[in-house]
Amino acid sequence: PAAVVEVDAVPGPFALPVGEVALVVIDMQRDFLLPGGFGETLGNDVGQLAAVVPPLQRVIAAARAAGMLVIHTREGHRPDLSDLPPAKLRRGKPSMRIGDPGPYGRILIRGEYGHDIVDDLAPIEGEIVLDKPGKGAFYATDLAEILQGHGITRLIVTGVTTEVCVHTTVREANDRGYDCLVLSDCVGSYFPEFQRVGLQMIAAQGGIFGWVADSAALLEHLP
Ligand code: TIU
Repeated sequence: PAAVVEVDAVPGPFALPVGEVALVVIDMQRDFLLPGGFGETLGNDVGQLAAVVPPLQRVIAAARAAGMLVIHTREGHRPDLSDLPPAKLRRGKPSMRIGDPGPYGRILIRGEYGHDIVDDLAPIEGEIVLDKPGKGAFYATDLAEILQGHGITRLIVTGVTTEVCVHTTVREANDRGYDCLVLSDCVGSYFPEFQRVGLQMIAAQGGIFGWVADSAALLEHLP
């Protein structure tokens, strides 16, 4: 058999047996990225996230070409808010809350324009789009069953935001036995400090719950 490719990563090489690897693209939704959406109502500078889109476009294209499983997630809730814990609704001081009408429809509500993925990263036919009510992609979803069904053992994790939904998902995955590679230029935070430290936290202590590399290190090994 052909030798398994290894991506140059921190704290060490990340093995890439392509058939066992899924690319997970977390919450690249209009409500987090566009001015006036949920992210901005929380007081955030949404411009910080725009830089993630071009490298992520390249990574998604390469993953598709390599035949890798691509999974997109969206954070959001049912229109009747029955899956929105009151504690989540109350948290923070947004000028608009989850479920309120915003410039892109009701904030973080499934089926609304703002809840969907930005045009530049739109899923294609056959790709999995996973709706999640929480920050982690495993909580209250069938992600574990999907990964098992496809024989996936390793995840490449991208999306927003680094210290919130990306971290939560990588921590959940780590506890479930998945090795995760986080692509530093394909994850974004509203806070530069959290981006830097958030990435350090993953790979510290010999890779306490994952690996970190930039997209160039991965793309070297994909068609
Ligand atoms: N606010 C923030 O940084 N993130 C979220 O609310 N959700 C995700 O990270 N997707």
